[in-house]
Amino acid sequence: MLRELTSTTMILHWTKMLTVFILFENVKGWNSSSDTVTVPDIINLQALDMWRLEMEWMMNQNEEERNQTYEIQVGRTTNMDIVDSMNVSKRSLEAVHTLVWTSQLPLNCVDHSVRIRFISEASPPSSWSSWKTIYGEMNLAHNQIRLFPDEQVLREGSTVMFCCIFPTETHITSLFFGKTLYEVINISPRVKAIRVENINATNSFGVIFYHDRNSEAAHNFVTFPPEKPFDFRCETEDMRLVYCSWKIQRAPNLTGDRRRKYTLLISDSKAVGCDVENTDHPSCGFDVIQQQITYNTTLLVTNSLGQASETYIFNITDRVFPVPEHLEVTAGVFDSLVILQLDGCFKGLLLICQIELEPGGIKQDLDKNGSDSMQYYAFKLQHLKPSTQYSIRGRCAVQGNDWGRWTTQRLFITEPLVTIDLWRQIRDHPNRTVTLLWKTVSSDSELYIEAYNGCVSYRNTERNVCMTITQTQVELTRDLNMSDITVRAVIQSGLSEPAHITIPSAYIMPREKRIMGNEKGFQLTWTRDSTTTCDYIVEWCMLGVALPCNLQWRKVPANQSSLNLNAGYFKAGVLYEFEIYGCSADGHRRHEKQIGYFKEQKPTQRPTLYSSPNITWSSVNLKWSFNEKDPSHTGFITRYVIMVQDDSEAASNLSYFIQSVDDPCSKSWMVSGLEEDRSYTFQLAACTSAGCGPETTAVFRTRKNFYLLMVKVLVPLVVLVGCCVCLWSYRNLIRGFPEEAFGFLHVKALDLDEDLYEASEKIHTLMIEDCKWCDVEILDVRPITTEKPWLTGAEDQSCSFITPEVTPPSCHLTTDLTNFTYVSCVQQDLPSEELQTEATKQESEISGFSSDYVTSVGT
Ligand SMILES: *[C@@H]1O[C@H](CO)[C@@H](O)[C@H](O)[C@H]1NC(C)=O
Ligand SMILES: *[C@@H]1O[C@H](CO)[C@@H](O)[C@H](O)[C@H]1NC(C)=O
Ligand SMILES: *[C@@H]1O[C@H](CO)[C@@H](O)[C@H](O)[C@H]1NC(C)=O
Ligand SMILES: *[C@@H]1O[C@H](CO)[C@@H](O)[C@H](O)[C@H]1NC(C)=O
Ligand SMILES: *[C@@H]1O[C@H](CO)[C@@H](O)[C@H](O)[C@H]1NC(C)=O
Ligand SMILES: *[C@@H]1O[C@H](CO)[C@@H](O)[C@H](O)[C@H]1NC(C)=O
Ligand SMILES: *[C@@H]1O[C@H](CO)[C@@H](O)[C@H](O)[C@H]1NC(C)=O
Ligand SMILES: *[C@@H]1O[C@H](CO)[C@@H](O)[C@H](O)[C@H]1NC(C)=O
Ligand SMILES: *[C@@H]1O[C@H](CO)[C@@H](O)[C@H](O)[C@H]1NC(C)=O
Ligand SMILES: *[C@@H]1O[C@H](CO)[C@@H](O)[C@H](O)[C@H]1NC(C)=O
Ligand SMILES: CC(=O)N[C@H]1CO[C@H](CO)[C@@H](O)[C@@H]1O
Repeated sequence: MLRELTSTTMILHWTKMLTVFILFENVKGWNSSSDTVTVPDIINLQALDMWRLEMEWMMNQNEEERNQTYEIQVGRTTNMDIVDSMNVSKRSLEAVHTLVWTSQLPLNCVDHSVRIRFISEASPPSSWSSWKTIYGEMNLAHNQIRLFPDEQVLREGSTVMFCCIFPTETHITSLFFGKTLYEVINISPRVKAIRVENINATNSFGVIFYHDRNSEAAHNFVTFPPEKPFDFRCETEDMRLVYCSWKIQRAPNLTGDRRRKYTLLISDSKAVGCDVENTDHPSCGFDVIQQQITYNTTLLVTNSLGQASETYIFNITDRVFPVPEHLEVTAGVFDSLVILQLDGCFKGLLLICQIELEPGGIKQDLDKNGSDSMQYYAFKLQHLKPSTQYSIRGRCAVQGNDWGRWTTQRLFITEPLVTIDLWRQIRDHPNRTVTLLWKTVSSDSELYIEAYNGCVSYRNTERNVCMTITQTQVELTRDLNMSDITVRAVIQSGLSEPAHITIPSAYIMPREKRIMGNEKGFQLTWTRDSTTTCDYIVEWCMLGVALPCNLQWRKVPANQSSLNLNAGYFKAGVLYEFEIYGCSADGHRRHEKQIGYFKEQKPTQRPTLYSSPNITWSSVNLKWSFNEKDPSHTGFITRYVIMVQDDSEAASNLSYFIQSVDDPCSKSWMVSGLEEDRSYTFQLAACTSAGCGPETTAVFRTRKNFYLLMVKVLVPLVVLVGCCVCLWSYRNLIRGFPEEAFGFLHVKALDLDEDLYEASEKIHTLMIEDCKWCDVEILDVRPITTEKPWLTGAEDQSCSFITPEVTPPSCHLTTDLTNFTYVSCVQQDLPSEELQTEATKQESEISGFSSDYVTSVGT
């Protein structure tokens, strides 16, 4: 029953409600029909992001095609505190109207609701639509505090509200942005906020917003929308890849995911994303499109706050700036080769490349038709200095366009200039050997030459032998009869310029001339040689000293016939030999030989006196041995000095005299006028123009004059006997003769004494001994004892000396002195001209004495 009653009551109630509703609907319909004002309907409300709220609404279609005005209110919290109110005008033809509203407070902080009404000019505004709400994030877990915005990119200069949602039991008193405490705005009982105006751009670490309760903080970034890039240009270096570059006014301040993104949009092609790493010189590239000449490129810059773009339209042939890929230098001594390598698709373009050399500022251009493969531009640099550092760079261009970039500068050093001054020393005994000597002059003082390359080419056999030599001299023992020799230094770049010398076949001893040095050195002069076509070589060498002889040489132009050699090269008291060679096509031929001392000194050697000279009662024939031609003498031996001293006690100082032997070849001297049976001291010394050397002393006693004694006794006796005989026979006749008649006998005896002396003197030869004495030790030389002694000549006042055939020329001259001897001046004086012209004919004839006197080279 009760249930039936209840259900009946319910039915009644529902019926009443339905009636009221119908009535109400009728009244409304009447009102609206009378006003023709309907309420807009919010069909959608959504948060686009943390700040933007998008609402969509509809209005029942109105036939009038004019703008309609709506009033919209935004309410916050459940209290619907109106935070914004606006009038918007929309065209009536649009079915759905949209509005985006931006909030200062993040939408997450609190509930936001909107409502709308239609405002008509003719009638009162429509009633408000119902509120439509988008909810905040206030549903917190226990004790949780939330801060908004968080991890957002904010716009520089904008005003932003930061909120804090906290549980009711928590008490938030202060909020900070950065390091600044801001005034707290109470939004609702559980939401507090601060309002930050005109926020500053941050660095890439952002800015924090926090409260005083614990360490929780929200982290945000502030930046600005990209600006339009400027100076946007594109170009290509190789017609394969186009590079575009641009400039920006203000450097972006965020990195990573929040950085700006650049995109190249190329007409008729896909977009190219650019990974811009260098923000100072941003650039981006794309591939050249085959056959496309005109390019429309747009650079699009975006970040979360906005975007900007710039467009550049270009004809690619105007934007080709070729850059050589590689620059290679092959350095020489005076010239170098520079190669520019250009790679690209330049077919159909006329290219020009250029190099620039410093120092010198030399520029060279080369043009070529472009191709689609690697191209080489070879430039030859000339007239460079050896061992000099240069820098080179290159660039290229398409004809009509500007130049492309320079390549980086490339430094190179030209090769050193190495010149070789080559000379040789020829010895014909015992076998022919040739020693090559050379000096190296390099433009690079630090250059060390490790090896030389020497080649011998034999003229008669056309054989060619080459070898590597590590010293600056080499001895060639093979038969080098008429051969051409070439020596080059082995340097980094290969071989230096060669030095040539020809080894002649004939070898003639020229005549020797003595010369004198002075304080300036040696002033050599020689007769001109008409056959000399190239130049003269003067070589010199020390004689008579321990090895090495240290052969030196000097080139003299063919038009000169003199050479001054500085005193610094020479030592006093040493014999120097100078040989002058004339050069012709057949090599260097000996022309003249000169010997001399830079400065003579007193001799150091003493002559050896023979211990048993021929002695008479009034003379001593001194004989000695001395090699006056020994090259180890400290000067030319010009004479000998003999000092004779009477040793007897009775003798005064006056019985002391000096005799000079002015022929250095002479090795004996008759000292006469001595007292009989007396002891004499003889001192003998050799002399040079600088004075006399040490003396050899010997004591000899003159013999007793037995003949004279006998004569002295016998003559008066014979006379007396004779007289007696005469007297006896004429005793009758002369009886009565006066006694005085016999007085002459006494006188005559004395005269006879003097006459006998003269006579005995005449018996002996008082002449200077022949030079044969010099030949004492020669075994196989023709006896020349009958010849007149050869005395001093006009220009060569000494005897020539030779090496006998049997004696090998030795390096150890000083030990072999006894093998040297003199020859007569008759042989010496053979005209040298004749010797040279008839060399082969006379070779055997003269070989006995014209053999060369060779000082050996220390090898
Ligand atoms: C109908 O219109 C009148 C006046 O125009 C107004 O007072 C009344 O409230 C309206 N009724 C309804 C239900 O809106
Ligand atoms: C209508 O509104 C649009 C903008 O929504 C405005 O551009 C236009 O001028 C308005 N027309 C009139 C007649 O007010
Ligand atoms: C919108 O228009 C109405 C009527 O003209 C006016 O009363 C109101 O103040 C306006 N609101 C705003 C925000 O301008
Ligand atoms: C921005 O920087 C200026 C100058 O440094 C400063 O005065 C201002 O307070 C800053 N603004 C904010 C919101 O920190
Ligand atoms: C270049 O491209 C941009 C965008 O792609 C376009 O707006 C513009 O009209 C083009 N200009 C020409 C000259 O093709
Ligand atoms: C591009 O430039 C070259 C040289 O300036 C010109 O010869 C050519 O006609 C141009 N092409 C176009 C499509 O403008
Ligand atoms: C480039 O080619 C043209 C025709 O093919 C020719 O006349 C011209 O001499 C060439 N130029 C060079 C630098 O080779
Ligand atoms: C000189 O040459 C001959 C023959 O050519 C040879 O037998 C001899 O050994 C050589 N002498 C020297 C010292 O080389
Ligand atoms: C040098 O060569 C010439 C001819 O070429 C020859 O007559 C002579 O005998 C040779 N001398 C030596 C030492 O070989
Ligand atoms: C001494 O003189 C004689 C005759 O003049 C000569 O035969 C002899 O060789 C001489 N002796 C010396 C040692 O000179
Ligand atoms: C990474 C970077 O450049 N950050 C800059 C962002 O902008 C601020 C203000 O303009 C600069 O201080 C930062 O250095």
